[in-house]
Amino acid sequence: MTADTTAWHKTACILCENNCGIQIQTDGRRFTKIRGDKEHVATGGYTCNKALRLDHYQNGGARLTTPLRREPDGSFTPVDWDTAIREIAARMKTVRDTHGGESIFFYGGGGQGNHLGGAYSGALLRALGARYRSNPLAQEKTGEGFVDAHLTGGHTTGDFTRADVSLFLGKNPWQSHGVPRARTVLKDIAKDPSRSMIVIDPVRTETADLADIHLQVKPGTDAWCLAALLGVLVQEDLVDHAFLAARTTGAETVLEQLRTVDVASCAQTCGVAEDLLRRAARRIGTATSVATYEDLGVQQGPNSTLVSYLNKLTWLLTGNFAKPGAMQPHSWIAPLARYSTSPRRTPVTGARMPGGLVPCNVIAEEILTDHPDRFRAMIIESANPAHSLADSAAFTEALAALDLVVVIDIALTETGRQADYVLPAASQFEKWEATFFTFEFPHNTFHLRAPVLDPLPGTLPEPEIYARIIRELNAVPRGRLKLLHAAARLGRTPYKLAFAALAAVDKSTFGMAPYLLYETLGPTLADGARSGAVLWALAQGIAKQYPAAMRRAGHANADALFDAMLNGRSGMTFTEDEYADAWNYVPHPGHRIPLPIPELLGLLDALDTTPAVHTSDDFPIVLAAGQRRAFTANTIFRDDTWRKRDQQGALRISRYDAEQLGLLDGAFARITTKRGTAQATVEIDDRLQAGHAALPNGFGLDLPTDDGGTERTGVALNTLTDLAWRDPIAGTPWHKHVPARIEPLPA
Ligand SMILES: Nc1nc2c(c(=O)[nH]1)N[C@H]1C(S)=C(S)[C@@H](COP(=O)(O)OP(=O)(O)OC[C@H]3O[C@@H](n4cnc5c(=O)[nH]c(N)nc54)[C@H](O)[C@@H]3O)O[C@H]1N2
Ligand SMILES: Nc1nc2c(c(=O)[nH]1)N[C@H]1C(S)=C(S)[C@@H](COP(=O)(O)OP(=O)(O)OC[C@H]3O[C@@H](n4cnc5c(=O)[nH]c(N)nc54)[C@H](O)[C@@H]3O)O[C@H]1N2
Ligand code: SF4
Ligand SMILES: [Mo]
Repeated sequence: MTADTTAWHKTACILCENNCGIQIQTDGRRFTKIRGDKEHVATGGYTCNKALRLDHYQNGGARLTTPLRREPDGSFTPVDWDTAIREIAARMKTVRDTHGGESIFFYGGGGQGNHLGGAYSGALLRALGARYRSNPLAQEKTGEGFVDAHLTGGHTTGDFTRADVSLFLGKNPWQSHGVPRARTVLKDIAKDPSRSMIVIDPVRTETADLADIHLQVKPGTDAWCLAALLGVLVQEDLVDHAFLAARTTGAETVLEQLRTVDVASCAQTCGVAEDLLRRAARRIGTATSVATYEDLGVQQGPNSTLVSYLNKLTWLLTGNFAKPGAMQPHSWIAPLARYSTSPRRTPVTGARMPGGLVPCNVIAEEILTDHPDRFRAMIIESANPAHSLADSAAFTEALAALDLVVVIDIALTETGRQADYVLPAASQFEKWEATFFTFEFPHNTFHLRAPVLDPLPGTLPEPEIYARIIRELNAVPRGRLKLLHAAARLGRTPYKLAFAALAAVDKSTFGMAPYLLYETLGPTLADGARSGAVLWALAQGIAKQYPAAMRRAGHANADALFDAMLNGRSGMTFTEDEYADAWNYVPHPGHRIPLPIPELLGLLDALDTTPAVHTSDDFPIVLAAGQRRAFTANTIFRDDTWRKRDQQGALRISRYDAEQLGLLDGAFARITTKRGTAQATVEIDDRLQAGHAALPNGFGLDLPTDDGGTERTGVALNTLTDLAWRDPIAGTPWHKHVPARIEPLPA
């Protein structure tokens, strides 16, 4: 875009949900220098070690530059875009006309750095009559979402910059972030003698090193640990009665049950000294504010939905909602999930769909059946489920059973290799992009990124790909587009009126809005920001839902907000809340939080008889299949050379187990689970307790070699995992708790 190699281009890191603002210098298509953007509204110049390696995303892997079509003999043929779009639209129509639009299933729509393209997928689904979708949230966050729907009615985040007590539960923010500017925030807490950090993790993580209290549970026993903490809070009367009376309903039901918790026995089950548990509970119960973060260590482990509930009770019973340093609700640019206390069910297995998403672990079961309502086609965008979902073999078999699989990605991935068509997308630095990870309170921010480079020839941004398919489907009468085109030329107000008039005569206008906006408003936007058109609708939504907070953030109306979104190269604040507003986010009667969730209280009641140990003589080790490390980043880099350390993706085991198994540092080991086997290099890690081992996520990609083959480094984790090993409520996998056997292998 510019030949000036000293110009700094503002954008953001795409490797985790924090999307730190960065600046990049380029030379041709290479990224020569990367640094934090000090002006960024959310991250102020912060980055971790990984952002500096982003050239390996942009230039490291083998990019796709033409659509590919699978031939009857299984090989791929490059085809031109017109052919690909024409054939895909025709085959989608056939599936729809034969089996109904609801048999077309959508997966993905964005990763850690790109949600703007996915915002256009809804219009395609609407045009096809498709009703089911899913994404990676349905293999981690949907249990939490189910609990949130019942309690606060929506997502909450912790205010860790101010919390008196910060609790990290199965979360290692030192490595995985999630908390903006995590390392700075963690160090600040550790330095401040008046504030405390509590970490619940079987591993003595880098975060635990900074903690005041580390509850080093046995893997998979968090439900007992939290039950004990809650038992102490209630039995020692450390709950906030005024808050419970004024702001919640049903508290007595919950308190009554927690009065009966046997703290000593729970302490025994989770392997933490009762004294230490009591000390942690007292610190929480007497804190001026408490913020918690639960993540994969519990969300992908046994009793995950129950654990989410118990986590939320720790801060609710102590009145830690909607005040500084506590848990906060927040506005959204676009909600990432639908919150419902009685979610829809899937068509074949009848699984609950918390968040409106098909649980990832049932997808294969929804396909591999002769049930008439099975899925027949899949559109997969910005995700690599053949690698990232449990039981890769089952998922691959499921893909093969479909009539049509279309994958939209920048590279030929493990999933793309199973597709009928692969469509090459422009990279996240070659197009307008944004994420909807807008989780902050009271200042909530959004960042629309401008392209750093032109699209690689042959690639297209996702909004254009969706638009081309919708055009080919003839889904919108030409007259409507003409009307909106004419209105867009006249200005924003006529456009808004024309849009409202269309919506009044035809409700489907809302569902098709992303496409309509892309076609008509999009071309009028400056600097080729056509993909930003959908933000116009989102701005209208914000103006309607959070008018006061929007005005406090300095935007007089939806149009002003839209312009601020388009122009904020270092991000922008779209809402500024006040603490009193927080209660308006609670959608329940009287804005009160209903505390009892009978189904989960039932599981709590049954803990006495619930197994806490899932290992056996055959599989005696608990394997955490997917540890976040300094050099892992899901499968976003398709280039193993980006890693400065841990290039092989070591199997970390405790010294005790290494000695028992006769394994030395650097030796080879075989890992066997109920589902598969793999090999890895051993690293003895004193942070791990006996009986616990960990493999990193993001390894085991099949990367192309010069001779036309592929090569794999490290373990493709989901060759080891099992579909059935999942939460009974949310269907989320228990990847952090895979029973395994580890054996020495000759080098
Ligand atoms: N470096 C890096 N950062 C990332 C990513 C990445 O690939 N690499 N991926 C991003 C994504 S998609 C996500 S979802 C987040 C995930 O972020 P995290 O959830 O923080 O990551 P994990 O390392 O999977 O698990 C967190 C912790 O859970 C602990 N754990 C394991 N078993 C148990 C248990 O039984 N109980 C408890 N209490 N803890 C347990 C582990 O020891 C680990 O320290 O990270 C994001 N950030
Ligand atoms: N066993 C085990 N499995 C796990 C986990 C674990 O801990 N253990 N972690 C799970 C978690 S929390 C998550 S979030 C998932 C992540 O797994 P996935 O949801 O599969 O996501 P990513 O690995 O982030 O892959 C993103 C894909 O997007 C592509 N991509 C990058 N940029 C673009 C773009 O601009 N456009 C398009 N169209 N594509 C692009 C990349 O090439 C890649 O194929 O993995 C899950 N799987
Ligand atoms: S914390 Fe690190 S990985 Fe996450 S967005 Fe910031 S720089 Fe990227
Ligand atoms: Mo994730």
